[in-house]
Amino acid sequence: MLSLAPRLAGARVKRVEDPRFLRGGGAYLDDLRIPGLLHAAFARSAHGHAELRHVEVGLARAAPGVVAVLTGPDLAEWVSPLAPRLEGPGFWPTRCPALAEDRLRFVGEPLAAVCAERASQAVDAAELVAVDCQPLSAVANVVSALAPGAPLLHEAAPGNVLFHRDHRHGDVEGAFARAHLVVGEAFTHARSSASPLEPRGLIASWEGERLTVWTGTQAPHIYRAGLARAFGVRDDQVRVIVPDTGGGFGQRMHVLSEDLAVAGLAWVTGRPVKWVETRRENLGCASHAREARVDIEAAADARGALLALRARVVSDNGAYHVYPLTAALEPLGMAGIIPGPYRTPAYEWDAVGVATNKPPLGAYRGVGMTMGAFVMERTLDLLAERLHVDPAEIRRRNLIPREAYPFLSAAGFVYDSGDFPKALEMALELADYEGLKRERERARGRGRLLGVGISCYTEYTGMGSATYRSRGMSDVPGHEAARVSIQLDGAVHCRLSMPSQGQGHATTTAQIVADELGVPLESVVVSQPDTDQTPAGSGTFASRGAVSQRGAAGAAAATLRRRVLDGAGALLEASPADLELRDGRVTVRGVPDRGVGMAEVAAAAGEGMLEVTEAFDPPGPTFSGAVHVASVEVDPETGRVALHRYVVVEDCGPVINPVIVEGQIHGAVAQGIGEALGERLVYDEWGQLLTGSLMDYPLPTAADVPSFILGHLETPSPLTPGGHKGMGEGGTIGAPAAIANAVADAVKLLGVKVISLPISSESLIAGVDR
Ligand code: MCN
Ligand code: SMO
Repeated sequence: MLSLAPRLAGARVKRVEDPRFLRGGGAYLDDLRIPGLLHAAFARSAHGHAELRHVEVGLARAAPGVVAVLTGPDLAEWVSPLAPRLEGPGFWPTRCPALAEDRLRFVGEPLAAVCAERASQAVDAAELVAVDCQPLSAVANVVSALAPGAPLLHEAAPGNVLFHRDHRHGDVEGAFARAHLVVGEAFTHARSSASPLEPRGLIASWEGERLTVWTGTQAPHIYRAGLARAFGVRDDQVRVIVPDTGGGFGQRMHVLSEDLAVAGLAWVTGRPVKWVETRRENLGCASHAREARVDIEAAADARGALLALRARVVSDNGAYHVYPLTAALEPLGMAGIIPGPYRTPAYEWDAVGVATNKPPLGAYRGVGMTMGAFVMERTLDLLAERLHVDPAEIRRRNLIPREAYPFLSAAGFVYDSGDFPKALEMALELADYEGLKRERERARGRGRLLGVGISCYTEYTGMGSATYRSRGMSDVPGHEAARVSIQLDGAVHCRLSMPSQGQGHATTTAQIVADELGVPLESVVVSQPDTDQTPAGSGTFASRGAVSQRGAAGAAAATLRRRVLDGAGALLEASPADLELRDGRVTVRGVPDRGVGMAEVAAAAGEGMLEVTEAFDPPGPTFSGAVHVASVEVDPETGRVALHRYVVVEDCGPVINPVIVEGQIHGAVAQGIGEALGERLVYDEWGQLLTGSLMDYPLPTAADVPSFILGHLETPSPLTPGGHKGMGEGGTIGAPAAIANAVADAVKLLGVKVISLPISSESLIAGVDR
């Protein structure tokens, strides 16, 4: 008989980490107290593009409290630059030094690092650094970077092209030739920033030839390898300890110059050095996101069924490949996902990553897919409009039916599972789509601008080593691991190779482990990674958490369960097959009095004997997805967009924790709202940032976020243990597309095109007669 204990996985369990966080008990990087700590600050480039002749640090060195000042040439001899790699053709590498050496390539690029006894002294001294440089013409956007004769950012990247690939599937030309209708448009996306609540930072400390770094990285082992390579030491000479972390959203996946420079300061001073960036540095100098243009053409038959797609994707990558993801990240991601959850027989794309004098483009929640969904969903609405078909109907005519899975997409992905026709109907019903349309018509009659928008997207999640190998990403291993142990007091410890930045991994992992071991949730403690104690893995990105938790921690706990039963069997003189494990006790089935506790089993086994490590290589990608329906109202006076109703029907396979999944959707949609309606980093032609603070870069606030109506559909993945699929990025992927479609619907009669993210209020009322 199976155990009748209620399962924790799938239940609405409250997050175990929250009581501590809510009481202020979190320990983030800046809370750590380490004796003898020095503080770092950076002097940064004021130029978008310049030849760097000399950095004068005499005054800074003599300033009060200063212990060391480093420049590019000081570090060049013993710290290798970051050199992200991508195997295969169409890749032109860049070398990004810890501190600029002879060229400045973006405003904010670090050129000297100062450390002092107090943080304020370091900041003051950094201002005394003087720079002798010759400004060069900047290429601040893709058009000027690709112009003939444009100044080159890197010798190794002719024409300022960092990445270029193309792909063709099916008879694209034939499809366009026989199409009933072709629609085309050029869509753009502005530069944005992941903007985690806690800015980036690290503490670095050397003991002999061993480096310890405390940092809220999303990818501790990748970070460790990056630092080890830069300093020419073995991976095991670097220890990375991840404290509590206040959001990453992709930005903490990278190793950036400052990471190397701070470790360099720690080496020369022989003391631990801390650096926590300012809000301004986070916005202006850390990795950015998104900036791209996509030219798309879609061919359809008379009913609006898609025959073929053609896309040219260009991403404005900024000055360097970001480590370890490279400039392939956005263009490859965008191009691949454009066909979305639709049957598109033929597709050809061409994708380019271009070097410009701006900070490097990096990961941000929804990488590539947000723009991909925006482009595809707007294109479908254009098609619907031309054919006078309802946007819901055009989707019905194109969505991949459930029975067609596994489905080979025209971009070459195997979509493993999904039921979009059902998700669409659920979402329309939850939104009362017909009611919204009637309301829209009534409001239009009174001069109000209401609109309804739909977006459907599918999302690659839970990738493993096969995906990263096939993409040529040699610095992203792709596997994960977990170590689960039973302590002498019966408590269960779990060390997962991936950290949490707020996704609630300590809860969802504990749910899985507690179920497997038959112990209460409270007795499972899941810790943030410490590379000295945590088995090696890749990290938290690309929505791989749920899949890996089940795969690694679930497997380790299952093996441990067998060992516990064996151990208890010996103590109870019973066959393990006759035992059951529940509430932290092993009892002989049917004889509840004959039992032993976990602690006794652990004591009998001996210290450390009940410890299991399992590695897991996700077999994915597994494709999850959602349907979003948004209704909006545009103020004809101000162009302000208000969100009225917001519906998401999400399918990430079996949900481990609905509270967490819903929270992920809320947060991700909030970020998508910011992306759709406000966030825009503006640069002038010299590469100067004009929107350098959160006064000019409007992150969404609670006032911008409506309440949500959520529905879940669970189409399990046939690939992953438990059928789980990832979803942490999904809200951000679906929201801009749905909002853009709703806004376009609202302003349709004004003749305004909605082709750029974010959608500016000015653009909406440009044509309004007042
Ligand atoms: N989950 C679940 N059942 C499922 C799928 C997921 O209960 N079927 C749970 C997971 O157990 C996990 C959470 O939902 O607790 C998100 O899972 P998943 O989609 O696997 O994503 P990851 O855990 O890999 O998290 C990464 C993802 C990414 S790539 C970005 S970017 C992002 C995001 O998560 N950054 C975040 N959500 C974030 N949330 C917070 N608070 N902070 C960030 O930096
Ligand atoms: S942008 Mo998420 O870290 O893949």
